[in-house]
Amino acid sequence: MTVLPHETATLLHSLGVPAGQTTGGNRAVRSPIDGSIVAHVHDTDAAGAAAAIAAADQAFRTWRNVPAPRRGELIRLFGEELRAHKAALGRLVSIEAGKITSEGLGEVQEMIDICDFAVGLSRQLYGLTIATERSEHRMMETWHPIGVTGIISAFNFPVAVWSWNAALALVCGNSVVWKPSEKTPLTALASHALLTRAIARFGAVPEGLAAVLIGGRDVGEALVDNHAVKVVSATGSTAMGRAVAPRVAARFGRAILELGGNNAAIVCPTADLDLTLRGVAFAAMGTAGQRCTTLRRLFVHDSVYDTLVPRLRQAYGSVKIGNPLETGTLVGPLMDRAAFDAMQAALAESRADGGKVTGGARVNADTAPGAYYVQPALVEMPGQTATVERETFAPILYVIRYSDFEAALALHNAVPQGLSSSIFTNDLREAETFLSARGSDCGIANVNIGPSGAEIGGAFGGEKQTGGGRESGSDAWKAYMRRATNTINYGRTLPLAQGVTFDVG
Ligand code: UN1
Repeated sequence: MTVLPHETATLLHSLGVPAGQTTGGNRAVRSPIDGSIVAHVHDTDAAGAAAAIAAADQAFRTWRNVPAPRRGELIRLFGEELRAHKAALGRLVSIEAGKITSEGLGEVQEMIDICDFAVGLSRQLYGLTIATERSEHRMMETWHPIGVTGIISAFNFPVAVWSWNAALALVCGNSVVWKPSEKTPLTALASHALLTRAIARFGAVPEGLAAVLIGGRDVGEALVDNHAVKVVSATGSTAMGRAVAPRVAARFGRAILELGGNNAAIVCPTADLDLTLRGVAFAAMGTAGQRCTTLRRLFVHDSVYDTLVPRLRQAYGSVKIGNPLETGTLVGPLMDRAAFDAMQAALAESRADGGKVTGGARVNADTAPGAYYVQPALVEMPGQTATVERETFAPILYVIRYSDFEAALALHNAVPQGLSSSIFTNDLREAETFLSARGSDCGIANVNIGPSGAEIGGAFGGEKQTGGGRESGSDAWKAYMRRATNTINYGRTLPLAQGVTFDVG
């Protein structure tokens, strides 16, 4: 597999990344496919980060005056670049993040989709007109660009999550500064190169409108603490969010947090088990369990447990694990050794708690000693232990038997995270209860679909320790703008609200 560094260089070249950005730098970039070093990028130093943010702030002051539909044209051009380079960027996602081919391509498709959405949005940044209590007055809301948007993204969706934020923020009239995961800088530089091409085609874009900062925690902190960065959109662990949120709040910045998930599904007596099997398999094993929306807890009703779970065990045993670039592979590598260790620790804990583990072992250690491939693990648990309540970013599905729907629902909600959820049922009462006010407490709740793989059209994000932020579709754009309430008097008198009188002279 020593061909990866060569192929990476070829892909980066075709995507327009200057060779100097990915060679000779201080930071080695490894592919999780075989652990080989595929490039060396250069960390941005503190002065470089400050300069990029200052330039973005200047650029914002010009960009905010460009009409929104015109700003949409830039995103339309970016979408064209993404369409033209989908194969290359998708392949680079696979090499850098270890995603199977269709998921690497799917990630780029998600970027294209959000560009389309944002282009339409550029003509729909609507404000309300509101009835006023005063005669010959009009009240309305206007939405204005807010400033530099800082984006901190994670390795597992190295480019799509940035694009959700960047496409919206740019259309909303903001500038963007991106700190990608230190594990996936190449796809970031490649996406930035494509945006740079779109900017060149658009012409007349202020210098510094979009920037990438390469590096670790210190670079992220530079974004988090800079007063010019009006919105910080951060995707990653709950621990990261816990560090970011108070720092942004301390300077009265706005944070959009998309943090850990511990997503569950409830399988009810009337569930279509063929469909459930497919839904569970993709949601739990897809992306090697490394989506924030990955299915991690499965509550299965007593009456279907002994039919579904043996079939699931069989699916777990038959799934093709290995090089994500090879046709037919469904489960690629874990990101790194740390992910593998965390998985093994969680499995050991669940065994100690009485869990019955199927799978979970390392595979391909002989052919790819520098990589961490694992059999996805299905763990039948006697109950929802502390280990189950924690998010372990690996392909572990905890399965718990239930007999009472209300008890299952209570367990479903009894974790600190609140991102995504699903129910498999053909019973209207169960489905609607799950979606109701006393049902799933997550930001995403699905029926007869697993919790992962959301489309961009809906708002994406979750409650509790997931952070409360919403990104992507619906009206998530509002978080990237400031709202002004305007009251206009077109009469000749000055009636005061609430009937207050204040007559002078
Ligand atoms: C993430 O894992 O951070 O819903 C995002 C999904 C994808 C996005 C996941 N559209 O699974």
